[in-house]
Amino acid sequence: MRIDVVTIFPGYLDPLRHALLGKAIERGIMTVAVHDLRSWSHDVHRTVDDSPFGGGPGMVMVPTVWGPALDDVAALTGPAAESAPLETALAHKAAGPAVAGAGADGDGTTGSVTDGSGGEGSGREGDPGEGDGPGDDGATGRDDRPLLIVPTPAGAPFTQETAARWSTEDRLVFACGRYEGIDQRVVDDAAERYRVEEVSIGDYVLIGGEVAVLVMAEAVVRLIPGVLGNRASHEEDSFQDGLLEGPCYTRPRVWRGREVPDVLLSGDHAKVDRWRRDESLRRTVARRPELLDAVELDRRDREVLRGEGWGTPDGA
Ligand code: 6GU
Repeated sequence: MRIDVVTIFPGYLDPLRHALLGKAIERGIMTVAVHDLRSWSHDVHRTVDDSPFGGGPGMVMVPTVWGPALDDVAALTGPAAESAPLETALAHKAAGPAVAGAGADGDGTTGSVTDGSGGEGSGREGDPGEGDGPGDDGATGRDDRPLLIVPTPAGAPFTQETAARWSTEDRLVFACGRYEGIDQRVVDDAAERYRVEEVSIGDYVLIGGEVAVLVMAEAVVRLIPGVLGNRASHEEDSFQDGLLEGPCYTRPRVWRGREVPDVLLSGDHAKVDRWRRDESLRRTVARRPELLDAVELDRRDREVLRGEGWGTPDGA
């Protein structure tokens, strides 16, 4: 998978090089490039915003900068061909061949290395569109336009289901807005070259989309096969079965006088599974009762939930 991020604060995305993401880059599973939107500005002040039509507070990011930026990132032309992919922050680098231009010289720099990868000077002809519809490649019938993700508090909710869907994409492009937002025509026009999704990570307002991109990239990348060490470990995640995950414990068996629940030491796997299910149900009814509407509950589940006051006038 290749991830491109367009932002006026490239440094904000540096965490993408660390931990899980860094490991994915190291293994050649991921390529990540961050592009400074100001590379596409037209004036000495490198302006990217202007006051809103219709009045009101704040500033709106201008289409005359965002439009060409997204054209170039789609085709990996112009300034977009010049941003070297991020290198992993991990100490032991072993960049595979899938990481275009990253780490080949192993000097650990993240600066403005220009290897020309992806920049064949093909102008905007990188566009798909030889098939019947926009992005239809004619052979597979699949829409091969990259996915453009625009983080905004006005977007559709980003969920685990969204993360799973995006984890099978070849290319994700994130367009980070700041100020009051991006001129809507940018998003409408981008649909010519991209499949576009406007998404929100929750019901609160951030200053810009950068942190939301870190959140979403982490949720997506950990679902790509080979990124997490333990393949089974996301099958038991909160949300994977529609319930919140219950508590977990490790050694020592007694710590500050607090004991690990006996059942976990019993060696009885069926009993352990049932206990974990019960704890998931209890936690879910207490914290996120609305999630239960979408969960298939058997008789025993209902019994446990009733024990928590579920289904009574005062309960959930
Ligand atoms: Cl995705 N972006 C911004 N700027 N604020 C948000 C958000 C995204 N999700 C919740 N608040």
